[in-house]
Amino acid sequence: MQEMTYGITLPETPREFGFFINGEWRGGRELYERDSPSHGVPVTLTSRCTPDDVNDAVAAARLAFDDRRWAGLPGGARAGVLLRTAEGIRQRREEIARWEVLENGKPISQARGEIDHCIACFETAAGAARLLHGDSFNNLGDNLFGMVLREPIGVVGLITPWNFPFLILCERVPFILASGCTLVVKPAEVTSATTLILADILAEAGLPAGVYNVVTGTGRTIGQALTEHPDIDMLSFTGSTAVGRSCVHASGDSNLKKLGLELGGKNPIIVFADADLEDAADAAAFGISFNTGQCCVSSSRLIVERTVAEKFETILADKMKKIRVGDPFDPETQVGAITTTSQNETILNYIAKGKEEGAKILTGGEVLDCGNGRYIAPTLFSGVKSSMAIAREEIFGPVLSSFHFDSLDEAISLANDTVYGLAASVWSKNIDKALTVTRRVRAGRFWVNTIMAGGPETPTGGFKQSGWGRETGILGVEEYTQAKSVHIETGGRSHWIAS
Ligand code: TXE
Repeated sequence: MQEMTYGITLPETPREFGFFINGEWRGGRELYERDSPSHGVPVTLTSRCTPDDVNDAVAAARLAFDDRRWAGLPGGARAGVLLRTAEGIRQRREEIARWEVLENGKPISQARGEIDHCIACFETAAGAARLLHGDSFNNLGDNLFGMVLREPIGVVGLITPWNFPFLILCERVPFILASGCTLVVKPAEVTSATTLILADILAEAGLPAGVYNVVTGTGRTIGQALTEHPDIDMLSFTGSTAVGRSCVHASGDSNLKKLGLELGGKNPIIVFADADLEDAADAAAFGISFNTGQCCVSSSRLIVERTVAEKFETILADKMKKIRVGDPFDPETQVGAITTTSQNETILNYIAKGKEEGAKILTGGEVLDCGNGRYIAPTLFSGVKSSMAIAREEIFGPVLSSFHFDSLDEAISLANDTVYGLAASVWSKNIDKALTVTRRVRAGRFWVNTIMAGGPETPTGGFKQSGWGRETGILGVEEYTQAKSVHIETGGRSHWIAS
């Protein structure tokens, strides 16, 4: 190991990870080498699994579901495994944070915060595992009693993206496990390490073999094989709307598996003249720069009341200039590197397009030289028109587009002028205005005078083309169950055929 600045070490040679099926580590496949986006050195080697590996993993998950080694346990026993996993993650917090930084490029302080959220996800799901229940009907007449059972849906395929490798995983896995399902996970090829580490932690916590399986590799081969697999009962996918659409086709062409989809966003932050402008500007700077804007709920459209627009944009641009971009191992860093070369190119292309289409850059717009990595300055565009690409398309980078409005109705209509509906934030001291906006803007998550707040107790998910279904919270467990109605005759049957 070689010593790095800020007291963190980079691997001298990349660490090789196998893949995990039926409680065992496997290897021997072609390897994919991942470079740290912030340091330019190879850090991990992950297996390029084959479609046969996918079949093996699904068969293991199928058997583990069908023989009821997990679904047949009392909820309290499942809760015990989830709580021990939470503790295992707590003990390995620094190790997980380090791999998140090395593969993803996010700041270490942020990675640690995300892991704390992941621990809370396991704890929340443990509570839900104990409390999950159905319903009963005592009003069907004296001769009939009705029950609604909640049953786990079966084998779940889980495909996760590279922007929050561990966080998105942990917003799904404990809730899937709480329901009694078994699963096969495929992480994004560039960020597989922490999904594999979780396999060890779950096994040490007592999760039976075959319940959590991981196959690694590309979306086109391994991801696609999962979406088409006839023995997967439900697929949870988080990623681009384009691939989400292909999951819908694959489900239709195979076994009509249920889908949970969390897709893109173009989320509005609406600022009224009566808001605390300093607070709102701080939130807007955070909302677009957090995770370098590679965040599905990032607030990428600023919709500000015209009477204060110029003043607000000045305060905001000043704040954005002060954001500390740099080596993610520096504990002071707020914004790290862009995760992939292709995402870097996409963001820079959008910045160029915004300029070409006539929007004005108030701050940022340039590549930053922060050492051996890919860094882009947080960027604010003003004078954006609804027809521009930067107004309509998900950039997935630290690029904020500003629009101005004159009335409440115009603010709402601008906010809804998108195919997406993942999240929104509104800033006003006037409760009537804030609530009207909250009710009329179509988005799955809403923040009033705050942004990106909340924990695993509340559900996440999108309206419109941002997705289907909900993750986390009680709804996030129920999503992985199906209801079975049961009718029990309690009196003598009145015969249909005369005796
Ligand atoms: O996503 P992909 P990419 C958006 C964001 C970004 C764009 C492209 O706008 O710029 O998507 O990112 C797997 N069948 N979001 O190309 O391709 C893939 O291996 C099955 C928003 O990385 O959707 C990875 O595990 N799976 C989003 C996962 O899908 C396939 C987060 C996501 O990759 C597949 C990420 C296929 N045919 C990107 N092709 C959010 N909402 O947070 C790929 N995959």
